[in-house]
Amino acid sequence: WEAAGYLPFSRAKIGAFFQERPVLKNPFLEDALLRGYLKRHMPDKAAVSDLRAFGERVANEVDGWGRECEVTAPRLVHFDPWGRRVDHIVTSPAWKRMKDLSAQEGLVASGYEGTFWEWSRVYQMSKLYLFSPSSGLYTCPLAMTDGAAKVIQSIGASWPVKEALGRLTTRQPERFWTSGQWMTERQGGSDVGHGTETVAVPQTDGSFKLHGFKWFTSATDADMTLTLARVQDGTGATTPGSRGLSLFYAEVSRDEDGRLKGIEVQRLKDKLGTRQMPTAELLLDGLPAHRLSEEGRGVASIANMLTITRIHNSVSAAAAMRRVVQLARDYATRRTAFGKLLKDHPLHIQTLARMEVETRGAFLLVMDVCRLLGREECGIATQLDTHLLRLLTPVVKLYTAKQAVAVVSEGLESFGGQGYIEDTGLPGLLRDAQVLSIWEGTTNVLSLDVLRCVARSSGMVLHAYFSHVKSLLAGASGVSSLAPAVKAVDGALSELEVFVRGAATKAPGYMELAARDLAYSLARIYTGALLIDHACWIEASPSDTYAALRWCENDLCPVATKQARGCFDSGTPPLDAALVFDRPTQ
Ligand code: UCC
Ligand code: FAD
Repeated sequence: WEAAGYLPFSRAKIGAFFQERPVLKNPFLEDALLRGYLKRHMPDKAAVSDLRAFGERVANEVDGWGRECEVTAPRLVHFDPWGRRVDHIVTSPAWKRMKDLSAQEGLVASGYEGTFWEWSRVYQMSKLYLFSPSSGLYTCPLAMTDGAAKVIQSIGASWPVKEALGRLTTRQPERFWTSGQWMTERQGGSDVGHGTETVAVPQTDGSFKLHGFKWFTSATDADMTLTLARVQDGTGATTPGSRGLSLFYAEVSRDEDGRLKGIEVQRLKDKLGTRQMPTAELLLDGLPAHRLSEEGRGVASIANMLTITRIHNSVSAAAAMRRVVQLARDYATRRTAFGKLLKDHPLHIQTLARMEVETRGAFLLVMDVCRLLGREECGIATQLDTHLLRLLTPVVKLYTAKQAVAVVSEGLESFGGQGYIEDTGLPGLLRDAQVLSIWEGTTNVLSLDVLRCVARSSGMVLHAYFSHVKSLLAGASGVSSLAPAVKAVDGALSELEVFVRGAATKAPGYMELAARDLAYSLARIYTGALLIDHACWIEASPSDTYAALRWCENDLCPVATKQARGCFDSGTPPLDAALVFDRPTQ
């Protein structure tokens, strides 16, 4: 036996079986819902053929660069060989290729060119959705770049930001700029009104110099940034709180000696994920800047950036889910366990089907917000559209971020042990998903934003919400296959209406406790209505109907469920606190 070479295990022979890896195919061609959605809403041949070609490029070329970004993490070189401080952030060649590709493919520009009129944002975000999981997180600087362009455009571009706007939205790689968004300081990322210590010292020419410390600045290799600071008066005094914050524009540039002008990079963050991208702590030491907003209107003026980046965040969340589902279903056709392929184990496929339902829901919610954004930007938004966009932006961001962590985590498990192995590229998906609920406003902070926008609109945003969901459901009346789903959404909507009516009589603390469940209810009900609406489309597939039915089996109105259990009553906070801080008594 030995002589005949039959020994299956020996040095240089490690067994004959090697598992086939999951294969990334063209993510556009693989995505039935994306294709169906576009066919239904914007059957423009040019858009579809561009997305198809881009999908091919993502699978065959870009995905490899994304991997290169992950394994070649950025590093900070503080000094040149002769001891001069340079603070050079060294990024991988792949990261630089991503920048050029982003310009060429118009990943920001297409949001501003208006080629597809009110559907331009849907088209742009569809492209980013294909790009995101392969982008090596280049979607992060693109999100901030898009947000900065939106702020500059809405404020009205004049010197010096006119040139910047052109660069942020160009398709020419050599002109293309990315932007940062420096808001977070050591004392507060959520509460920037109280956390911002950076001061802006007026200069005689009308410009400012910024002095402060920015605690988190992502994609710090950007060419410019928008940031918040407090203008000092002649005595050096500033106005505290949010009312003291103004919005500033600053270019990140170097002097003749190669030193950053007015910035020292303290260090790069050592992060759980998003390792492809540099995130730095920055000392602003006289950074030249221009005030963009009126004094004290910093938060309100940067809000447009928050809207755009939160939408990008949601696109990336849905995209991460889609990617893990696509890979998991491919793997299910290649991996055998207990004598049959995973795809032939109904329990495994049930697991993937549940992930698919979540992904479909997330996709439709995200695209609907992109649709609303496109309408607003074309000047054709009704008041209902505007209210919906304001309400749904925090909702889609907070809800899809949580979904992404859950779905991607489940997705990793569907590869068994291999899902936990670094060089498969799979663990990075989970690490990167985890940040989606933290940056750009945490789940609680965005839930409170929902409450504030409801209160400030005197309930008009909720009125818009209720009427739109009802109109979506009306389109499904008489469609018997969808009847259980319609009944579930309708019932949940009624429960929500009862909750909202009762809210007027509640103490503020009550609504604060209910905020997260309220936001989840808004997300689940609206998504249910969108799934139903999509399933009513004349060319919808039986799977579209099935997805709607499955989604609507969930608790669509957790705020009502929890209210019935007394979860928001005034007796709850002390009990919660006692539970959280429970310690054994001596
Ligand atoms: O994390 C960051 C970058 C990460 C990298 C980018 C990734 C992008 C996705 C990539 C995917 C791969 S940058 C840091 C982000 N930081 C935040 O998001 C801060 C979170 N905190 C909040 O959102 C808070 O709610 C604050 C800071 C907005 C609260 O501040 P205030 O001052 O207490 O806010 P007020 O009083 O509620 O609002 C002040 C004004 C009001 O306008 P006026 O004065 O006209 O009534 C509000 O209506 O700002 C307006 N405003 C808004 N308007 C506040 N929030 C909004 C909003 N969301 N939309 C419209
Ligand atoms: P805190 O505000 O201290 O929040 C801590 C916890 O308290 C959270 O769970 C929050 O939900 C909760 N909480 C806070 N207030 C309330 C409340 N009123 N009610 C209930 N719960 C509350 N920032 C930038 O400006 N630019 C960047 O480029 C950037 N990049 C980042 C990159 C990464 C990888 C990460 C992780 C963060 C980045 N950030 C950036 C910072 C990010 O935006 C903040 O971390 C985030 O906004 C949260 O702020 P914080 O860290 O101060 O947390």
